[in-house]
Amino acid sequence: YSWDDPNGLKERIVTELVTVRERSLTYTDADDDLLVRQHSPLMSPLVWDLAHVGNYEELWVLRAVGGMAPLRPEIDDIYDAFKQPRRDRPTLPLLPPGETRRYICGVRGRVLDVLDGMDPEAMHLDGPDPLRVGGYVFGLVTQHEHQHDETMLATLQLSGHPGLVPEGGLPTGRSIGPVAPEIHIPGGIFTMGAGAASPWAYDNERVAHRRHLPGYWIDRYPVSNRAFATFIADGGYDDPRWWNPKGWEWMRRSGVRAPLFWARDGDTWSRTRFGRVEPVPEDEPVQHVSWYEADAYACWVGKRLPTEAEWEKACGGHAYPWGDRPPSAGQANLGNRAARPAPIGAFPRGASPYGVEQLIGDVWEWTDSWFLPYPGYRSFPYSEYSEVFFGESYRVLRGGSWATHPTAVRRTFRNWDYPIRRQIFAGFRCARSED
Ligand code: AVJ
Ligand code: FE
Repeated sequence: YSWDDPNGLKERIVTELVTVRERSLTYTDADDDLLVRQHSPLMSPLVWDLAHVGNYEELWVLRAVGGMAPLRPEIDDIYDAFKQPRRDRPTLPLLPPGETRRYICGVRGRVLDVLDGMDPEAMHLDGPDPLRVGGYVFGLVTQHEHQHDETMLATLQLSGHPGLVPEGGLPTGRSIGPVAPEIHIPGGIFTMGAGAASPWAYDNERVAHRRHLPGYWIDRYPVSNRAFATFIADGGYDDPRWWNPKGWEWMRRSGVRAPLFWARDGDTWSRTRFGRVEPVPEDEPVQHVSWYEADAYACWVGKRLPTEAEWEKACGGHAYPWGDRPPSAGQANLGNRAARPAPIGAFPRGASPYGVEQLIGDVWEWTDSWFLPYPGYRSFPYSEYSEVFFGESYRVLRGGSWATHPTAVRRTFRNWDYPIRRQIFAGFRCARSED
């Protein structure tokens, strides 16, 4: 299909909607008790996420575009993420799991009717209504649901629930030794942000603009568990020299001394992954570290975290490091193939033109940048997606994780979280300025 062929585009949208819904139903195919319980004050009950994605679809596709009246006006407040802090969600009068599935299924049927009836002319890239252009509103709800699916995986990992590790395989890694090689990126101007080639990009990725960066070095691979364990063994958590003062204070007060889900096992480390204890795989990218831990590690090796501009430039100029074609299984580990990151060096075919690897998939990568708007930013279609989070509270993460669906990540995609958060599937790589 092409973005300007509305019939091909409609078919693709149907496939996207079916795929994401299968995914959500798989992650919530569990006893009611697991779905209604709160597994962490940081997370919603799974049944809240499920109803919320349906309610969001109702708001944007059925009401904003389809002009329909609310199906159940009394539930809007319950599933409004801004009215209901996560820690309070279990106390709300939530729809029970069965009723939730019926509600979201009823919404979805009408969504397909709206798609079917949409004037193909309105979907052309030069159409007048930005919610219809390129089927934007369907891209919005699909990516939103995939993002909540990743959040549900984080909730399931916190719960210790064992049943949801898929059987899929991953490529093996390449031996690279404990010190990751670095790649030099020459200084100069590059284009940052999403342009016409990404009609489903979010408001915060827009608009494409020119930026100059001085030359820098960036690690070819994400930091491995082996490398991170060396930092711990070297007393990294006991030396304030490496730590941002706020991070030091947080770390000492919280008692954090290793990535989340790690435990000491003699002189090695084990980790709990979806309820099962296993040795920490040395060659996997480290995950479940906060921004503060990533920043401290980078400082300890004499480097720093890349800025998000440095991260994005290292991808080259296409939608993905390898070009504009969607991710294949040999290029990146996305979409929960095996409930884990692939080993370091597993995706030489996913390298960027500069030779930087594993930028997409495996682990979200913390960057040094605060979540701020690009020049000329305009909120679309609502300010509570991005704009209310801009400022010096959230750090940007890039590249997606093993739990991110291919439709919800690209070179320009921006994620963000508080610098103390560790339940997300986040790791990092290091960078340094030219001498
Ligand atoms: C982009 C992952 C930070 O989960 O808070 C979901 C995505 N926005 N519903 C989040 C989102 C609204 C968002 N992150
Ligand atoms: Fe949401």
